[in-house]
Amino acid sequence: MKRDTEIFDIIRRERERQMKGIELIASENFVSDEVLEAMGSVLTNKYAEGYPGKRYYGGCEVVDESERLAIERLKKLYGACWANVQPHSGAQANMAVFMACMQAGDKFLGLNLAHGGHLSHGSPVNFSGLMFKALEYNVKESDGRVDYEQLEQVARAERPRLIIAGASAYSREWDYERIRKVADEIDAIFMVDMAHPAGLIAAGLLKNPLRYAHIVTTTTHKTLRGPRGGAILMGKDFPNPWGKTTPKGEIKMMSALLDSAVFPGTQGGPLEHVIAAKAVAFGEALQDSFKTYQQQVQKNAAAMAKAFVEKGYKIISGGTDNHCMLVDLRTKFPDLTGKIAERALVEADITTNKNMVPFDSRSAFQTSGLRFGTPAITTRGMKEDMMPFIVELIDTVLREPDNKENIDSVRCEVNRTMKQYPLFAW
Ligand code: DSN
Repeated sequence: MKRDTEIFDIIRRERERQMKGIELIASENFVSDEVLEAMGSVLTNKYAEGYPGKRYYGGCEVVDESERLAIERLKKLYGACWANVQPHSGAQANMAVFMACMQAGDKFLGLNLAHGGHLSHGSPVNFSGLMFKALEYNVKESDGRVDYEQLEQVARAERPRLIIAGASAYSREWDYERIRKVADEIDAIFMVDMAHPAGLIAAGLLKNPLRYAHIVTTTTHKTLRGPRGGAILMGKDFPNPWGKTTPKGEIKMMSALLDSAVFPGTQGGPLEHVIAAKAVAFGEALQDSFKTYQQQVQKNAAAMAKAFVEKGYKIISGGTDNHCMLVDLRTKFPDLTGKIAERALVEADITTNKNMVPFDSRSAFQTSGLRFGTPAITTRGMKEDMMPFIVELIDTVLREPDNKENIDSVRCEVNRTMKQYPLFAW
């Protein structure tokens, strides 16, 4: 067969883009060569519908071993009692939890997307908002932190079946204990979506939600630095009969409901090559060097937030406890939208994403904010002394987002700098 030069040329160009730029998208990272190797392996050839030891296809003995390893390593990483590593993504993991815990039309409560929440936590254009009745809580305008009082008020008044903590643009630690208390009071299930800070949690730098939530979902590719995918875990609430009866009148265990909700409920065959790559990443996360990496991610984020504040930018909530931050551009550049800012930075090979800020005066297509994160640049070896330099480059672009000459000169500086932080061994 002739080599597909068209697609491999695209891959080469994407590899170059990743190498020469400063990657600041809070949800992105660079996986190890071993994770890549497992993902690109012959395991992609295998169908394995079902779970280890209970498959619908022959010849699954070998992939059973890697899926079991992935489960055991993930449980060890978070002190979990049960885990499912098959979800293809975080949204798929969340969908499975919804299927297991609720009937269509049931109420649930999550953080408002426009206040840092996630699409699958109740957006009206997502399955979560289309199939279920989504209620929301906000962050406070005064300090940008979760409004726990409002969360409790809505929970008590509406009695949702499920309460979700977790966000895609929130830079602060959560009060999981307080949410669990109100969930217990109204007999709701408490789920934490830890996708963003999962790596920091694994390293013990943020509170472990497994100690407070009935169910925890995650992605594996953000701070956790694994392949693109999702997972579901249970901690102290496993084993737990759920009181949800089957048509035959049996009371099912929550773990069994979750397993069936992933397969056959919402997915078919698992991606065994990705599951093997997840196992590799979980093995890496169990090593001491991963804790050192996560400490650096956190230090870099704190240094970056400080540098932004020193330049007159407003950070929502005033700073960060984790790997990310949300910048409100309006204090420094009232006329600059997130959309224009993102485009100008991308032209300078600095990748970030426009993001709504809480109580935004602009739409989701324009936005008044930019979201920044440090997982990817930390993987490349950058330390906190580089953060003021990066913020200086960003500021230079944002001061004159239409000045091509200026952007070209920042891009040269970015490319020169990133040569000192090699990325791929191949
Ligand atoms: N889209 C992801 C993010 O960027 O945060 C969340 O799924």
